[in-house]
Amino acid sequence: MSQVPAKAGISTKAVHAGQEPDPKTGAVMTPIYQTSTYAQESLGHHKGYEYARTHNATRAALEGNLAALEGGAHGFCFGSGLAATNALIQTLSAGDHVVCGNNTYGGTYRLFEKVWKRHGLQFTFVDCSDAAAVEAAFTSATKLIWLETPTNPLMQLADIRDVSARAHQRGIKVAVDNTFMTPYFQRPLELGADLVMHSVTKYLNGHSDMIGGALITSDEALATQLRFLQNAAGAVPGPMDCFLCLRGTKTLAVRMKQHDANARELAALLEKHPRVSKVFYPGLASHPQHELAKRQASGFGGMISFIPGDGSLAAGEKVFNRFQLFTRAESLGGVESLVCHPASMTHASVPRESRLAMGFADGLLRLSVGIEDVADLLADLDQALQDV
Ligand code: P1T
Repeated sequence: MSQVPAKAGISTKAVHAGQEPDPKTGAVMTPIYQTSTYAQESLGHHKGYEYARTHNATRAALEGNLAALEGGAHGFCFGSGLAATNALIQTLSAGDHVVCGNNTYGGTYRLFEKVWKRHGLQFTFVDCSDAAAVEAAFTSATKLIWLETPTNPLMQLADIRDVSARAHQRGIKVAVDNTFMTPYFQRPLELGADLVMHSVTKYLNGHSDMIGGALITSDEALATQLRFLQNAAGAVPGPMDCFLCLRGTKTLAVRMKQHDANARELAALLEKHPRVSKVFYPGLASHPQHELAKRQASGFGGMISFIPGDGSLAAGEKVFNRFQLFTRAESLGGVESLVCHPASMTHASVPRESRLAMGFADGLLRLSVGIEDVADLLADLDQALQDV
């Protein structure tokens, strides 16, 4: 479709892949094909477009763009990140078993534990930073491993290459939620994973103005199943949202560089701050998997978690409520800096005992570091920590 050379760099792919000037007018930006249906010339004769749940050219441009960024052959877009995850799980059948990280986005945990378990799927939640523990959880029914790396919000890493090698010996597929890193920093398919999932709501869109999800794979059999399910179950995104995300991915490279540069400085401040008891950021040399982070990704991204004071809810609440420039909100990956209290917001569905057992304290806070001037972000963080 696009004229982008296969060997082009990722910044070039971000701007061009999947898109071409509109053949009718030459419009440089992909039009928003805001239509539900398409005129047919005569019975059985049409231009390849029949109904917009099945085919939409704005969506197809985004799917081509995301597939190119992840180095995959096929991309499929959905109405949210969870709808994308849901579509993948729909490829499984009752009795099948999934191994999943014990620290994943709370909504993913809820979808697996509260929805699909009822339909006869089995899930084992393990610490995926330990590849041997992942392998030990395999059963004869295991069909899929779900890795989120880094995890939300504890920033633990899974070794994608190692886990994929162990899984493939048993014919098990590996899916990676690459939302935090984005293909700018980490490309799981190149490391051996079978499928990449994104909440495109986050960094890929980058402007906090739409909800969307995507699956990318080079596995032809899986792609055939996903294409079928995208249409059969119908959780597709609207063309306006696809357009917004396409506009977002054009600046992915410059945004990610700035998120990463700013986050490194904030993490350094947090690490030496006397009122912070723990910092979770793979870019810190003190992160237990810093070497793996450097090996499997080319940057560390813009997400940081930390435990203020004694880790109590009161300490977290005090700091959370003091932020002035960081906005108190769920979500992440937009140009603006956000602060989240995961225990009561994004991960409220995770039982407290499981949280605490993982070191996920009641007062833990998560920062989505934006692209503002870093001096302003450092000043806001510093004043928020004043009297924990
Ligand atoms: O919100 P949605 O587009 O459906 O994506 C779900 C999702 C999947 N994977 C990861 C790693 C995520 O962080 C999310 C959504 N997360 C938030 C809303 C949040 O604040 O963490």
